[in-house]
Amino acid sequence: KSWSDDAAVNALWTKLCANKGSDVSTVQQSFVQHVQSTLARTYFNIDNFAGYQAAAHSLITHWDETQQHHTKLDVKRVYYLSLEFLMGRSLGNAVLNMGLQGTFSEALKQLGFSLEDVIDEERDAALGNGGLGRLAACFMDSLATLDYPAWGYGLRYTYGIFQQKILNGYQVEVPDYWLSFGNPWEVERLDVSYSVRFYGQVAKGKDASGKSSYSWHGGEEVEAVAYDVPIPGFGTKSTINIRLWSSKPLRSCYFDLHSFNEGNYQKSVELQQRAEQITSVLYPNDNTMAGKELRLKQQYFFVSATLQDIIRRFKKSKRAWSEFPNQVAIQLNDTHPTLGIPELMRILVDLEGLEWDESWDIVTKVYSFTNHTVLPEAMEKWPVSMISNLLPRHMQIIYDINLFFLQKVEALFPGDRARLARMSIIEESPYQQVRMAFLAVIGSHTVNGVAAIHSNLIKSTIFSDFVEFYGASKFQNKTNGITPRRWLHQANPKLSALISEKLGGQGWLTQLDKLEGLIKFADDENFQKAWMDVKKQNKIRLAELIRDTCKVIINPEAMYDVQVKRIHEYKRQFMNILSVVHRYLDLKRMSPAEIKETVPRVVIFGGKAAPGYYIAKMVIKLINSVAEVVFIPDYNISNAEVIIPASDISEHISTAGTEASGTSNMKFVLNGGLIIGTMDGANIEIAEEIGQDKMFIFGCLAEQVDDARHNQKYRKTSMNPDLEGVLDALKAGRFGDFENFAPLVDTLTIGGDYYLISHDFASCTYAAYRDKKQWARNSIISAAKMGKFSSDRSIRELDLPSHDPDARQSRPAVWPLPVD
Ligand code: 475
Repeated sequence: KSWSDDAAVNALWTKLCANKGSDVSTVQQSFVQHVQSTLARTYFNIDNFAGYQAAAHSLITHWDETQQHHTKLDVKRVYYLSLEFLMGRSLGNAVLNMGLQGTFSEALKQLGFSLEDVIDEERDAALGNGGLGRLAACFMDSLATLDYPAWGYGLRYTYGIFQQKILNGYQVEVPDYWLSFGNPWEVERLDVSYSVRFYGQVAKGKDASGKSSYSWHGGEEVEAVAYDVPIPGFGTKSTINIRLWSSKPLRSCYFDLHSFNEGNYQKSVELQQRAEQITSVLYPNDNTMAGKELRLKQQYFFVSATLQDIIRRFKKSKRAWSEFPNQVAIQLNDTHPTLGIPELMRILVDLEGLEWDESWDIVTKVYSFTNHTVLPEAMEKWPVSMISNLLPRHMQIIYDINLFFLQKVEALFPGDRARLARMSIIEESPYQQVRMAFLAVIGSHTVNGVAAIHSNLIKSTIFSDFVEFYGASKFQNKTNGITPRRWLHQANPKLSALISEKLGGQGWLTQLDKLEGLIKFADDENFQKAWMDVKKQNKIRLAELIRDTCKVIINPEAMYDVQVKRIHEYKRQFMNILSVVHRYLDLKRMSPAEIKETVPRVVIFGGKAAPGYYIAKMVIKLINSVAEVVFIPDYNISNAEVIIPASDISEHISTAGTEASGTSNMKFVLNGGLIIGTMDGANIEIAEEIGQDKMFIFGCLAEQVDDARHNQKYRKTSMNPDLEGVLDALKAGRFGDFENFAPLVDTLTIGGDYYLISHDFASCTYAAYRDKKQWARNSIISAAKMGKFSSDRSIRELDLPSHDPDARQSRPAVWPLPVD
């Protein structure tokens, strides 16, 4: 009998939970209590950091107090599996989502704190690289806000994405030991842990009925321990969880006693360290694949623990396995969790004794797969030899999946051997590798790209054979979105307030289409002024950040031209900085009268390069070597929240066909910034929504890229003369020793200019700012038409288990006891 069946206990519980309002004094009581008992400090000597900790803890208490405990919701759940969650800070977001902004600021103010200062004490949770990880975070906000019965699953890395320092113009990486001062937002669940095996052998035997059976044993085992991170929805009681796994040694082998007794203390803790190493660090690659065994270990550790947890929850309902797909949907965030496919097959066939075909039917009903890139260097392929050694049974299962799949291909296209080779999960040459994207496609019932152009591209390129085989309907588009709660309401409080005032409420925060109500004010001079005033204040806020971090004073009257994103050749920060040099050389040639006519412009860069990405690091050095440019170090979620609302224009200038979607483009426009961009990724759909006349569009189109590359490579086109002039200036040493940049410049010449910088150079440089009224109008209308790009829309489009429409009123919150 569980305690919740006990009427007396229930009544007492309800009584204890009652009378806990969300008023100022309740918050203060909770705050003081946490200062005293959780932090063990006296109220009279606490600093802002302790204030932050106490505020965070009292919010979690608040969840506990204001939300009823769970009842079992017997609904299908959606599991979002992602190796990355780029969350940023939580305090400000939690307070806003829970509608406690006013209460908390007042409560803290009376106690001598400012909510902003306290918020500023929090370190970013940066367990992701860039777009893919931030999308996962936005999706969690939408899933909670829309009351989906959803769980996020990920890894609790001890070190998040490195912190970037700039020394002498070069990037230097500093480890991000983000947990060093604790993390009030996680709850360690020592009661939720599973063991995970690596290496070992597969034994073949026979089961009772004489059928072949396989068992995997030996090797080494580690423990996965759960840490739960609550995600409060906006304007709802729903609070969902992200469950992050941390690797620990198995309880039984914490300590190698034998070595210890021999006096080898070092060796006695080796096993422990080896286990903990698995979740110690996030791989810092964005849009590239790291072929390291430890990364493969992370992936398997992740899916093994996650599936054990999902299956434990499923088994509680005592349903037949055939019902598993009615209870469970799993969304794979890129190929990183694809080992979940053979792992679920192993569990069903080897451990649960189901037939192969029945198991495969279940697996393909459960999984869906999102692809985030077409860049060849990002496609995950693992050597067969590595998987065979680390996960011997999974390798056998992958071979079987492949065999049965190729038999079907053969049946449909008899004798087409080239096709079989193209579609095989196993790539044969130059050595055997497992193509994870193919495994993900074959094991899922739907596959989606992240913007219209990208979804079409994957159908016509990497997955074209699969479209022919399965039919087109399996391949869908779900254009990315962003959460307006963090990216407007939280990051740009002044604009949010102005919009709410004009629209008469905050309804637009959950129905972003309502922003269209602003269009009728686009020509209203007072509104234009108020709109641009907010922009101005945000520009001053950014100028202060730049003053503090870069020791550079910038002019808030100038146009702010921003490019902040991971540094990558395909994103063409190189082209942007070359165009800065071009404009600088132009200015040098101009008369004072002509210069007076130009619009002063501050060009702002930010972004990390993968530590092993030589050319990208050289781009950072070049940017820092060109005067009149600001490089903000350590671009992350928290400074993005200051940078994005302050931009006049931002650069989204990838070579057409390379940026799957981009999501910061959406954030900039939503905050009233205009875009300089190519017809790539979601820029195309933004143009469709807001009108191409409100963007500065330039460059090669995706369908022209092949020809342009061909012409470039075979020198049928010569280099753009303006670009030539810029390179001459670099070679002349006008921005420091040319040797610093020679290999970078070589990519344009002997490298064949794969990213078409010369081709697109002519048109990429100028954007006007003279007609301020026109600018304000374009800015207002653009933001007003961004409704489509809410991640709420993306989530609704994903074919996830339908949510309970009454949840906003009736569903008890799942915090702090997740519904399991
Ligand atoms: C796209 N990351 C953006 C964004 O859909 C898109 C790949 C391999 C290993 C580690 N990280 C990655 C990505 O591929 C990635 O971040 N892709 C990005 O996903 C969300 O908006 O265009 O580049």
